[in-house]
Amino acid sequence: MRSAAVLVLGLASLGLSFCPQFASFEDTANEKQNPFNQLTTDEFNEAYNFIYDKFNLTSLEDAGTADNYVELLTLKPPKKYEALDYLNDSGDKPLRYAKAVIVHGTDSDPSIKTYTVGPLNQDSIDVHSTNTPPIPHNSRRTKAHKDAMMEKVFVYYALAPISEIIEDLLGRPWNLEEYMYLDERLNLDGDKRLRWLELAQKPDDSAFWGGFTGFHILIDFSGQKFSDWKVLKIVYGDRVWRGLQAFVDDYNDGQVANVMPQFTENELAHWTRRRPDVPVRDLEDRPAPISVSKEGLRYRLDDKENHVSWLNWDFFFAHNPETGISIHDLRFNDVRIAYEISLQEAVSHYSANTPTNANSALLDRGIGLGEKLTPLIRGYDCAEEATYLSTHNWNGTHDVVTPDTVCIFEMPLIQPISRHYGLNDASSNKATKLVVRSISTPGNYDYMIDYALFPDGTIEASASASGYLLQSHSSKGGEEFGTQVSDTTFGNVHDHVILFKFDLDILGESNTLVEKSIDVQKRKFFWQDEDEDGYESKVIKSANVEHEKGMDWSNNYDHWLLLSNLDKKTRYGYNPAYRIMPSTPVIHDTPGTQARMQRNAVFSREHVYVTKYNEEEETASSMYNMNLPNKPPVDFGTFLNDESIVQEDLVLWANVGMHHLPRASDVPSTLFLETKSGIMLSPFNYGTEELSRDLTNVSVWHAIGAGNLTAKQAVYATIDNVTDLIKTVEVYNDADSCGIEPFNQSLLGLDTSK
Ligand SMILES: *[C@@H]1O[C@H](CO)[C@@H](O)[C@H](O)[C@H]1NC(C)=O
Ligand SMILES: *[C@@H]1O[C@H](CO)[C@@H](O)[C@H](O)[C@H]1NC(C)=O
Ligand SMILES: *[C@@H]1O[C@H](CO)[C@@H](O)[C@H](O)[C@H]1NC(C)=O
Ligand SMILES: *[C@@H]1O[C@H](CO)[C@@H](O)[C@H](O)[C@H]1NC(C)=O
Ligand SMILES: *[C@@H]1O[C@H](CO)[C@@H](O)[C@H](O)[C@H]1NC(C)=O
Ligand SMILES: *[C@@H]1O[C@H](CO)[C@@H](O)[C@H](O)[C@H]1NC(C)=O
Ligand SMILES: *[C@@H]1O[C@H](CO)[C@@H](O)[C@H](O)[C@H]1NC(C)=O
Ligand SMILES: [Cu+2]
Repeated sequence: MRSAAVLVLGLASLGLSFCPQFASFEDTANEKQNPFNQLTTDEFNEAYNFIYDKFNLTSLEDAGTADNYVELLTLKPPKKYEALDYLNDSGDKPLRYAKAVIVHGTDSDPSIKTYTVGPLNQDSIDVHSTNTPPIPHNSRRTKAHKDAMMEKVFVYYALAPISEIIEDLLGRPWNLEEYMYLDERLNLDGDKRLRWLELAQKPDDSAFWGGFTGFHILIDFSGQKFSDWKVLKIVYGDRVWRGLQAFVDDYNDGQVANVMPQFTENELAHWTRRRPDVPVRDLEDRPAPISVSKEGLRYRLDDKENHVSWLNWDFFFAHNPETGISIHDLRFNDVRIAYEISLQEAVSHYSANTPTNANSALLDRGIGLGEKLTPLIRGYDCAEEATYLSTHNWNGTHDVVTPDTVCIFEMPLIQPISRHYGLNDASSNKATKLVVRSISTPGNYDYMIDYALFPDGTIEASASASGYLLQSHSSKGGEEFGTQVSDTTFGNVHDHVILFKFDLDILGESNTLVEKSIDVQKRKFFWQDEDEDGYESKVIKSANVEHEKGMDWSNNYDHWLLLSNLDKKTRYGYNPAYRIMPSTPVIHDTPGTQARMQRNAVFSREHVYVTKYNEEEETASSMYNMNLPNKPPVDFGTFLNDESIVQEDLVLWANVGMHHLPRASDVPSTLFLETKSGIMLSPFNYGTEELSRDLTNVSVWHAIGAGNLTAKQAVYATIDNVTDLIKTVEVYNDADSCGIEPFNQSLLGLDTSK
């Protein structure tokens, strides 16, 4: 993220009361460098050149199944305590290392291994193996170009002999221009490379998502050569054939009827389009309202170090190809709240009675969750005055920049953050938030990932999904698993489970997760009479979470999870804490549907987890977890090994997401509106008062004279002014004027003789 662009629109006066003038951010060089920034072009080149010779690499463009190539090159994040030494002022900037994932196709037992390369920019550079176990070659992603090409060629030639049958059944002869295919893997531990393909018509790359034909092929791609590969099954209608020959024989015997209607090309090309055929809504020809910071943006940005400060908040952000944008060293009023907040994984887990969707348990990190940040569409995806930044990825030979993949903006909530309107005073306090946004489009869905900061110390991480439903051709009995969303397709029911990591440090690294909850107890109080019944009371229970574990949010939200520092106390004797809670409904994966969600997705089974920080447990998933349900390179289950976690450095992992029951209004696009799901972290006895009280853009009124806000003095002022202005409200006995008899003190029965 090195180049920043600022939109400056100098519109000539149009005779309106104001014309939008988008200001530029305050460009400020941060005193510290960003230890989490992606490798620079020089660093990428240094690491790549070093391993290139060492491992007999072939460039990704030339590599095939029997070559060695780099499939991922990225920053290896610094060790937390080395980074803290630097960020806390005393230490040097941590040395820079690269993480390299290398496919060893030339080995007799080919596999994929993970290495650390570095230190970079120093006199000596070396490469070391890591503890990540070797990944079976059969579980590789199809990244090498000749590998992808071989796969297409195989599918092409495998189906060529039945091209006419395909034409008879699906309307068009078999070729790679007319059809695409979606594939889902069947194997659980990498000993095979089995993949179900469903043919889809392809009028264009988007409409394809609705073009599924119901023609499925199971192919065994195990091994490195064409001669190792074979077609195992064909599924069409409600029938299965084991091998091509059985299918061809049945067809020639007149046993295969055209039973599945297909979209016409024209219908298909239009299902993704807007509707130009209906009139514009009343007044919709006027531009929608926008927000503008009239006197300049209120954040400072160092666009080289990716450091932002805004209203007493400051933080670094970074991009990596595995998980996208992350936030680091997040401080409020100069005090660190979080060491890291980052996306970890996005799961879409389907159910269906068709082979591809029945096997769809997508862990999008394997499809490019962080790699496929798409350019944000200016004026639409972010606020009008947003600052856009680019990110860059190693594409196998080069450092390649994608522009406008991150945006930063401050936006009004169009509601006060606090308000009260009383007899003697009224106040309203402006609320805005600062947002860091990116949108990842690893396939059919677009995940909008927002990190938002609020002026009171609250943080929110959220994800919402739009894009095209993954559909499957209407199948007999399909209604049980989905909803018909077009003449020929179903949208199948699925879960979106999206995991975030929250490495918070509340006033230091030693913290404790405290669970407070409401317990109902019957209590009788000393001020009650003997024969009076007691009270069914809400009693606050509090307990430390002693060991690493996963938890679900309580049904009625009567539990509070507080990341607290037991070594510190506020004036009232409480341990300063941040509360973690859902800001919208969240889910975990539907229990009992775990066929392809085994050790690879243990993190998706509960709402929230707490673990002790461990350098080896930097992330909850990997690019290969999707392909290895039983033997994933990262098994989150091993993070939960019962370690004691009282006053330790803790990490919270929390899922957001939704159960997606598709319906007509998902077509053509699922709406961001109702798919938003987030986690909120907010101060809980973190101080002794609400922490946005120092904001000055407040409308405060105080009555001149008691109880009469009509006679008001309006102030836009600091707390000091306001305090000065508060008038003593006189209590007076003015009942006479209301026609009520005056109050007689002697009614109180007090003995006034003493
Ligand atoms: C990587 O980027 C370079 C430079 O833009 C380009 O020439 C090359 O084809 C790309 N390689 C791949 C595998 O896309
Ligand atoms: C290097 O890899 C190529 C295949 O990419 C292979 O043909 C060659 O034998 C390998 N060389 C060595 C020294 O291993
Ligand atoms: C970093 O600074 C914080 C706040 O002063 C302190 O609590 C923490 O122990 C320091 N950590 C390290 C590793 O120096
Ligand atoms: C505070 O908000 C009011 C109402 O929007 C606005 O008129 C005023 O200019 C603001 N003042 C400052 C200092 O931002
Ligand atoms: C409140 O103040 C207004 C303006 O000064 C005045 O007209 C009105 O009589 C006052 N009302 C009361 C109940 O004092
Ligand atoms: C608030 O205080 C400032 C600084 O003392 C002063 O300039 C300003 O006039 C005060 N505003 C009001 C409404 O009293
Ligand atoms: C108040 O009540 C007492 C006792 O009933 C009575 O003696 C006295 O006159 C009353 N005072 C007034 C002002 O009414
Ligand atoms: Cu969905």
